[in-house]
Amino acid sequence: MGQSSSISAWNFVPKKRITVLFLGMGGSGKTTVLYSDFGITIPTIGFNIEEINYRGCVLKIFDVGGGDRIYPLWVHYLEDKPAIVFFIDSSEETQLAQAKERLHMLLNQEKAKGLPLIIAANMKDVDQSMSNEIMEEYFNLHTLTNRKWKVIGLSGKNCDGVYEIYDWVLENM
Ligand SMILES: Nc1nc2c(ncn2[C@@H]2O[C@H](COP(=O)(O)OP(=O)(O)OP(=O)(O)O)[C@@H](O)[C@H]2O)c(=O)[nH]1
Ligand SMILES: [Mg+2]
Repeated sequence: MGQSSSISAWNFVPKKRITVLFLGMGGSGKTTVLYSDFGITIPTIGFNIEEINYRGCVLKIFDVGGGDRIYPLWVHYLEDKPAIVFFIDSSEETQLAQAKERLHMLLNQEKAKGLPLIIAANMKDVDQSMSNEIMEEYFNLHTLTNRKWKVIGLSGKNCDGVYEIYDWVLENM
């Protein structure tokens, strides 16, 4: 029994291998979504990395901390030409201006040219969360003509919307 399952693991040839980069402000929910583990988390110092087998493909996910000391390092994770998933706490208006500045700083990098972008509007379970339309307008997404983009609302708390992110990545990479 053990032998047959290891043989099938050896035989697994993914249709695609895709790198996905989780970025965004500290506390926006990246690590919660990566590990589907709602509760008390600690801020990520550095990064986490996981490989997920999904719909016959392998998604290699980097979850990079969003703290003030770490975000200048985000650009170093663009080498593999990842899909960028930029997390926003959609219930917290006070973080938006800084999130916008950091997002556009990233997108203006030469290495980010053309990479697909998801705005992951997290915390949708919170009453005062903002709509996807507000996110689209606030982050001026309609001005991004040289890349595919989408706003996906989700809740790391109850896992709603997480697979929509992975599906979009597979369709657009
Ligand atoms: N209500 C609610 N809370 C969430 C949700 N997602 C994450 N949280 C909580 O938000 C807090 C921060 O989540 P993290 O996953 O650590 O955030 P992060 O983006 O990884 O933060 P850094 O590692 O500092 O960049 C935790 O207490 C989570 O339980 C959500 O969808 N809804
Ligand atoms: Mg984290």
